[in-house]
Amino acid sequence: MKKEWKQQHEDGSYTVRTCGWSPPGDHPVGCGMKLHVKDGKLVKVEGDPEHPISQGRLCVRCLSLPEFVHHPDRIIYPMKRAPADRGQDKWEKITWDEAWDIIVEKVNGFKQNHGAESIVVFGGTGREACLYYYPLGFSSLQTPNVCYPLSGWSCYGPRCAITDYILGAGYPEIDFAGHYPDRYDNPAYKVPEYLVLWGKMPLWSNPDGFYGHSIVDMMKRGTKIISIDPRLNWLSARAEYWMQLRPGTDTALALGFLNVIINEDLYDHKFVEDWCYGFEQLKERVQQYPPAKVAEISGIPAAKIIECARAMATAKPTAIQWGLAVDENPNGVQLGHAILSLSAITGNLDVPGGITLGPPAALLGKWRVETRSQISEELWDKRIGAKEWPALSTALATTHPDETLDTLETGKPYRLRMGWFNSSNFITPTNSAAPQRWYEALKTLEFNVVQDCFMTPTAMAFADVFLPLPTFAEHDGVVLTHFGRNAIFVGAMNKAFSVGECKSDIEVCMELGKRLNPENWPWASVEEFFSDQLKPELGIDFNGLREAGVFQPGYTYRKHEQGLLRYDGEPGFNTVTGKVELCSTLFEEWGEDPLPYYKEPPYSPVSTPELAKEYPLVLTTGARKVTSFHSEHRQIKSLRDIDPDPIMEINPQTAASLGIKEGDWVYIENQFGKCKEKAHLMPAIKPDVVHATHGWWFPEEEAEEPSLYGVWKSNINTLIPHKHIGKLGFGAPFKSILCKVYKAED
Ligand SMILES: Nc1nc2c(c(=O)[nH]1)N[C@H]1C(S)=C(S)[C@@H](COP(=O)(O)OP(=O)(O)OC[C@H]3O[C@@H](n4cnc5c(=O)[nH]c(N)nc54)[C@H](O)[C@@H]3O)O[C@H]1N2
Ligand SMILES: Nc1nc2c(c(=O)[nH]1)N[C@H]1C(S)=C(S)[C@@H](COP(=O)(O)OP(=O)(O)OC[C@H]3O[C@@H](n4cnc5c(=O)[nH]c(N)nc54)[C@H](O)[C@@H]3O)O[C@H]1N2
Ligand code: SF4
Ligand SMILES: [Mo]
Repeated sequence: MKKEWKQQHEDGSYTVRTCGWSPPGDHPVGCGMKLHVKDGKLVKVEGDPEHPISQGRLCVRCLSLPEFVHHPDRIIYPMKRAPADRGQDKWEKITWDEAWDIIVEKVNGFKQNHGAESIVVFGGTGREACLYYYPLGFSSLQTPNVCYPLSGWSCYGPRCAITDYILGAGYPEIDFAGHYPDRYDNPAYKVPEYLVLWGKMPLWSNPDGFYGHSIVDMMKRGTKIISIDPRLNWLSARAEYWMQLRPGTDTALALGFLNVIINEDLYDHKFVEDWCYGFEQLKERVQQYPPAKVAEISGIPAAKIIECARAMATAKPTAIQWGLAVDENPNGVQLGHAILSLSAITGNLDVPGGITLGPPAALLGKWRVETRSQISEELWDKRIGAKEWPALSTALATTHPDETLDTLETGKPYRLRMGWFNSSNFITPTNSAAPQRWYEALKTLEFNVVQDCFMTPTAMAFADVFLPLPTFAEHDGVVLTHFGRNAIFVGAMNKAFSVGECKSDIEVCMELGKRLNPENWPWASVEEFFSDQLKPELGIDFNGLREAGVFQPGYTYRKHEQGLLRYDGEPGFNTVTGKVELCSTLFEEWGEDPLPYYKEPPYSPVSTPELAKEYPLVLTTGARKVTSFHSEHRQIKSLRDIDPDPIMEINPQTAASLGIKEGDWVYIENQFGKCKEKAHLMPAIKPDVVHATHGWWFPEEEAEEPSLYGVWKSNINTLIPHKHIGKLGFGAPFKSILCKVYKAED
């Protein structure tokens, strides 16, 4: 890449090269772009063709960034509101000093009178904030209670935890040659013969460590697609095999694939003998899942299951990319276990064009891990739900989300009194199931701080102090794929200009930390802090990273053979047995079946046939749209023009039987709640399945209570219950529940 990260032009304007993250929302893909700034304003965003991963391509959310940055509704100064005025638009602009004084006094008061555990930090998904909201809790506020409030922690965390326990490695990402500056042309690289997209649609979602367009690159080089998805999407339409299963039956399908591969002797004997534990037990278990039975459960013909399993096993390599459908399923731990077993026994782990694995320690993770020890053992022991859910609390340094809701409601084991909403707008249909329950429960908090870019329903309902956030174009930072757990590259995020008085997550952590616990925050500036993180592992400081633009650490395949996956340097995997655990010692210890098994979704035509008479349709939710990131972007006109309304997809045959036409507003309803969306007739969804979008609120509607920007109108999560989670505490039925649909006459 070019050396100058900032280019001055003769007319006074300038261009800054940067790698994007958030806000506005994005997972750490770090796409390269050039920000054109004139008279202090962002006038244009352009893809950077020299960025090795995104190679000049950007999606509409980044292209529309100038609209976001300079939106008239953005909040760019700190504000406060009297607790009695919560829910009302009665804000008062304050200075940062005043904001810090209020917060510090409150925090110290809660700590003294009720213990630091009475404070809870709520954080959301995959944004830059994810690097900092844990330290905000542990290091600055010194509470053990950092909460990701999605029932069953149903995003990414389950996949990471399953990987920790089964493989003992960092996040398994498909090999898309991201490690190499010359990408697909690198001689060490091999293009996958098959790419399996399991409940994942990266062209829209670009999640965590993977830029979706790489799939198109690989397809151009010969990769064939297997799409496991109940809905037709761009990729399933171009797939060699589109496995259109009933939502939530994935684990049965995975076990069916294993049955065929093992019984037809299509597995990699050497890898199994050398590196797998529990093969015989797995072999016995999969006998319960012959293709005919799996066909009955999933709705996919047995012959197709057999053919697809053969293709997957005989192709070299086959890379499986697992998505959100693994996490948003109470049977998802077993699904993840089965998917990793498929990759392992077919010899596709840590090979060129297969599945890449991260080393045991996360890149740039040292400080993040150390902040956990900045609170006492005694406090750490008070983490909500940690003892009850060891499988979750061992891998993830948070509270258990479902227990946290119970704690708010009951005051047991102790009362939570202060909330810090860091990157979670969670009464919108995003980061919570049963949002009305959360809404009522959150009213018990005595003092709340919200950090965000715009006023949101959550902030309008609960904030006492509002702290304004800069977009990624307005602050310095680093972006690293999979948060360092399998870092394909580290990119520099460069501040290009400022708007108002916004402060980034790390600035807030640091400034508050210096006031509350200065010993934990020895750095003089954010730049010094980053340099301190980067130097030991990358050998360059923050300026060095700016100049490099992107740092690619390189990659070693078959790390298990070389002792690179274990802390002790011995060959093997970083698990209890040192092998890939096809039969899991830890799951057994925690009271779970050590082998994968299929369990019907909690509400389905099979598990609750009586209920299915009233609610005959299977509902899956939340497939991503490129025009929004969860609840974000609803006020960005050019994006809203593309997707103006919440959409429910329904088969035309079913729609006709219900008197529903394209564009009709409909109610989606079940025993838990009701939501209004607009019908879109989609022939490629089965007649007994519907899909509804999530994350909708209406910034154009009344801000104050009870409307809260119309947050209760199209709130699909009112149909999803709490605590219908898996035995280890993971997974909830966001992608498979029952409902009925009828035309909205109002
Ligand atoms: N533009 C945009 N990008 C995003 C986000 C966003 O809101 N907007 N959110 C980010 C976040 S937090 C995440 S977790 C990722 C998620 O990104 P992905 O992992 O790609 O997940 P989804 O888009 O939810 O769903 C992917 C596919 O799963 C299918 N699906 C639905 N139910 C089932 C099922 O039961 N089984 C199977 N096999 N498939 C099913 C859907 O039809 C859809 O095509 O995206 C991230 N990226
Ligand atoms: N029905 C249904 N519900 C779902 C899903 C589904 O598939 N179906 N998907 C679920 C998944 S996978 C997830 S991860 C959750 C997501 O849920 P959340 O991550 O809680 O997403 P949001 O509700 O959009 O809230 C995030 C807030 O953080 C702000 N923000 C953006 N960037 C930053 C940043 O860098 N720093 C800080 N401090 N704040 C920032 C945004 O402006 C926004 O208001 O939703 C879940 N909800
Ligand atoms: S994936 Fe899209 S929104 Fe995210 S950084 Fe890249 S271009 Fe921007
Ligand atoms: Mo997510």
